[in-house]
Amino acid sequence: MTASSADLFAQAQQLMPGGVNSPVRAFRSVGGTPRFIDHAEGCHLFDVEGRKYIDYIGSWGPMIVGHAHPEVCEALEQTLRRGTSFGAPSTLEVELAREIIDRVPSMEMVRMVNSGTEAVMSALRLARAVTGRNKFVKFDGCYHGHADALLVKAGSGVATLGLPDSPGVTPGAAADTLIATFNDLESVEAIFRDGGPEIAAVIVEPVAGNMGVVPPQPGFLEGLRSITHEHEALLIFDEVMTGFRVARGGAQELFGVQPDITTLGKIIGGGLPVGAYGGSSRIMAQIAPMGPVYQAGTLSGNPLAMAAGLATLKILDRQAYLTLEQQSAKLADGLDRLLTGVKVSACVQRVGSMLTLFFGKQKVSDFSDARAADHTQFARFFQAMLQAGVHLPPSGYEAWFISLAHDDATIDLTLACTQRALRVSTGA
Ligand code: HOZ
Repeated sequence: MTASSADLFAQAQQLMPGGVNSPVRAFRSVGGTPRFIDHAEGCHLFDVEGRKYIDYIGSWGPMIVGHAHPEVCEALEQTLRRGTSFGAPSTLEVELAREIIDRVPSMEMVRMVNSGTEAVMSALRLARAVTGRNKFVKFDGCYHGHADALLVKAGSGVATLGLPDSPGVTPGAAADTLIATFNDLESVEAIFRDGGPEIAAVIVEPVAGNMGVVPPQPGFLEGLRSITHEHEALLIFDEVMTGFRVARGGAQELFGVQPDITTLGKIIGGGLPVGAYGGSSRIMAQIAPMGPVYQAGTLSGNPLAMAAGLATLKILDRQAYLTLEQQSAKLADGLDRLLTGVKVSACVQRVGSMLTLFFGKQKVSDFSDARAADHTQFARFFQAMLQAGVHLPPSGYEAWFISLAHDDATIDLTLACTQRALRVSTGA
């Protein structure tokens, strides 16, 4: 007999911290037992007990064309038989690099790495080397992976677990991290007024996705561009989440603002571990072996990850983004209608195919708003949705991801489940 999720979770907790390999998955903020997933197909997860869920985790972003897409599986099968890692250059790296550069004009060259964390860590080193400065500005509640200097006032799991900044990060590692408020240009200007000549870069998620989805207010990204230009600092867009998610060319295409360096991950690996960073040829020429900034990786440019990413991007043509927009708008509009119907104070914030439902707030513009949302109500709603067969991300600080596999019938079913879950969880 197959072990249940509860059995597996009990075993896992003896073997891995919290029973998981990434903290949010442990359900700490929503309670209960994480579902152990047996397999996934299209927009569905199937747990080890055979229950089927409509999936809005989407592996936290990569699964934009749906799970086990035939074209991605075919590309992986073909590649697998030719060897899984060479430690030498291969054709697929060239093809994926070309596809990325074709979509993102600010990236003239790209370096593949193995995770978003690695991409951001390397981008920051590059920005410091190019400018000869040490400090950088990040935003309260934005999450850029778990490198020491970036684990300061971070979102995602850090916010979900209500942790203060992580022990183990030395004061030295955090000293060069300056914190501004998302959507508040004055907070950025104040930091630059104080120490502009020491600041190498501003790093931002152009659409915040790790405090829940918070869109940039009109003028915010443009303002960051002009402040960084004025002070000769670099602008880094962390598009690990938004890259090829919110538009064919990412958030920088959607909002018409070009950063100096872009970090990528998630979608460009099609569900396999990957990351990338890039910028102009002038900036990227600093990276070894062209230049002196060192960064390397045994599995970087891994053929399986390249194949899955390339197959995924090939599916993501202009029509795909229209479909994603249409389905995502249908879901968001439906959620809005249901929330109005039950007279629950909440808002749905969406950019493209990523959205978050915040309870107890009419609008969320920054991390203090996100923190002030009703996370207890979210936990009740999450459990009611799970019972109804819809698997949301298990935290009110995360984005729900819609894929091309979320068709009309799936969205309608999600909304029917939402109606019931709102009634059960709010008593309305
Ligand atoms: N930190 C990511 C979500 N924003 C990944 C979480 C996970 O994979 O558990």
